[in-house]
Amino acid sequence: MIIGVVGAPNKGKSTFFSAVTMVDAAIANYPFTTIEPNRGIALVRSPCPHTKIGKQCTPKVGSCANGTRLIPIQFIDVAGLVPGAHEGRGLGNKFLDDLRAADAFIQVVDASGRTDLEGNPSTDGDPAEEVRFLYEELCFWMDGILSRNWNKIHGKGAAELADALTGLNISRFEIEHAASELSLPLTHIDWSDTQRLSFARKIFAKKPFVIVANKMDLDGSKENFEHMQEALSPKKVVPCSSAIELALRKAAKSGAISYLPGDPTFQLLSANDKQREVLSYMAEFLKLNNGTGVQQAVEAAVYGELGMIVVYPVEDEHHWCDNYGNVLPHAYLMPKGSTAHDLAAKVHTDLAKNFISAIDCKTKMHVGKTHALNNGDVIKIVAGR
Ligand SMILES: Nc1nc2c(ncn2[C@@H]2O[C@H](COP(=O)(O)OP(=O)(O)OP(=O)(O)O)[C@@H](O)[C@H]2O)c(=O)[nH]1
Ligand SMILES: [Mg+2]
Repeated sequence: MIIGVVGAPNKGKSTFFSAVTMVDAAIANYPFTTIEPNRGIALVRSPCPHTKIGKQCTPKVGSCANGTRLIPIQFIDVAGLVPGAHEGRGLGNKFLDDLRAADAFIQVVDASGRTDLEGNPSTDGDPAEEVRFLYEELCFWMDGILSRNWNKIHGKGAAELADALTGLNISRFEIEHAASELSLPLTHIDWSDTQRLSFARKIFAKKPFVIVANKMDLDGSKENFEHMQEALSPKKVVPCSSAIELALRKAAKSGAISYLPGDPTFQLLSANDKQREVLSYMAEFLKLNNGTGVQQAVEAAVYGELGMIVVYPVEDEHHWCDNYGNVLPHAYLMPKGSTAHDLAAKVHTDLAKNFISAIDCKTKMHVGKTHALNNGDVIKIVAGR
């Protein structure tokens, strides 16, 4: 799964990205610090079922801390987008092609209002406007992809349209739904430019999207955040401070504190006096805001917008381990509604081909191919040879 970090320049995208991945990306207080994309791995939390069998798990990927499983997902941070990017302003929008495979987007907005839409210093930046223009630019980007492929789509049908959009994680169902809502025919496609753009808008409106009100540690952000919530309702906005999250994760890495991302507190370990002063300010922020909001934003994308559940495949239904004794070695993120057969296919194509049944290891009940999985399920797939 890939999450793309997007936004106007100088809003804190790379700070957010660095905080969640601990990749050392360039961060600076001017626009277009990032030009080439940054890629890294972040972790999402899920209660680990190992606590139910009283055995410590042995994850093959990710890790487990204090009964919380940490599951990896991919992140990509790109350059800033400015109004008119589709006409070549700023760095244009061609670089967004790096985001074609993104399953969800997180838009980082400067809630302090101290930067304008171009990322330059300002005293009255409107964070809600950042969200509106970015949506438009993303739609123009998708429209551009369609336009570049129009010779393969024009006069053809849904299959050719879907082909042009395959890399964008857009299903045939989404295409048909959007076209039908706009009464656009999907046979002998002969849409006008305006109709094509409306189609891109309709599709993009349904893309999993989380809006992050960043820089909440600065004065004036609270008022702007409230204004954003009102202006963008019913869309939820997640308040956060990427700068504080990054500082806390670095302090934890250096051994100065013990901190689990997402927690509203941390413990001091070996901080010096200077560090203690800064850390006490951060502790106050965490207390007032119930955490930095960064981990919450990532999980709002994965569990909220993308509707993922976590499922644990095992080979031994009694000891919840694989054939080598590794307890709960894998934790898979799967879309809500996934079946036992979908899980088999994810583990191995042969398991799906030779699927006989699945065992819900918590109840020891046998279930069939179409059984819908639940969050936290531990499942053994029974397959023939
Ligand atoms: N106070 C505060 N400053 C922040 C926060 N997040 C980022 N910044 C600062 O904002 C400036 C821009 O941060 P970047 O992460 O480089 O922003 P960006 O959106 O990646 O910028 P471009 O790559 O130029 O588009 C830097 O000076 C950061 O230190 C935050 O949560 N609070
Ligand atoms: Mg950047």
